[in-house]
Amino acid sequence: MLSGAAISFAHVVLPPGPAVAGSTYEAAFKVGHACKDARSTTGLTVRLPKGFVLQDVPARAGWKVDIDRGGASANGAVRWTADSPAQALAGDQKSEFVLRGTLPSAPGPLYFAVLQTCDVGSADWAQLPTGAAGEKLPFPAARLNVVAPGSAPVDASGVWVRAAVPGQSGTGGFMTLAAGVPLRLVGVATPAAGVAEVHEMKMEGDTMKMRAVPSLALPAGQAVELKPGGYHLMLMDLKQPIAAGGVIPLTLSFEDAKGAKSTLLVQAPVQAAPAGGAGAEGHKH
Ligand SMILES: [Cu+2]
Repeated sequence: MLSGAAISFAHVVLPPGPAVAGSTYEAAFKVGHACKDARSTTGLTVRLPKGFVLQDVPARAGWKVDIDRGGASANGAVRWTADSPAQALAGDQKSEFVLRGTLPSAPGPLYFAVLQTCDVGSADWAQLPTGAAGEKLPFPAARLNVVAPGSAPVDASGVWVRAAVPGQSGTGGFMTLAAGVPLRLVGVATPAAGVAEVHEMKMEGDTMKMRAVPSLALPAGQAVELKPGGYHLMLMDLKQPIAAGGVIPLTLSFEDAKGAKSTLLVQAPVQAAPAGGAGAEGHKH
């Protein structure tokens, strides 16, 4: 029997991190598991969303590719089929199915519905969020966040700032960052603090020390966690009470490989501890 966690692990997803509207995007659909009760994945059909213009599909050894470029009234699709059962993707193997295309010029979430066919049965990853609070879709479509040109191609999730008692000199800010292209987090600013820095925690001998770092690398398509005990944002010379229930604006600054700068404004809820209660150890200098 599969637990809920095991089922969610089997989702067909795109790597985390956004892409820029109008740009060429390499979509790498990650398949981590065969369909329920199946031994292998034998086919994958990606329905291209409206506004996404397919460029090409790299050849895949042992698999046949069928391309339907769509038309005025129908969206296109890309279908991979294993040449033989021996070429099928075993249930315990992970793989990526890659296609390239041009993204629509309008920002916003883009959903790719993906039909996974297996030696036994199929799974249609095609559900779209309805916006209901706490919603957990069993078969969500693969999602890509498309951002406007000029904005930072990075998603921030799970953002929070630790509550500070009156008189406390500093506190920490935490989040998960996922960049769509290689980026560096090079700074943070907030009206709530006179000084805001990117910090790392490091063992020096047998003591844990923290210090400012000039930047933090964010590899493309990878989630980087800023968390208690690890990398974090350090807010010092606090200008206002940082009390649980409040919200602190944080402006994050990024630089790409060519040195182009961008910023992202996030609203960080103030909490006494991380949601979920883990990592409750203190944050002291
Ligand atoms: Cu620190």
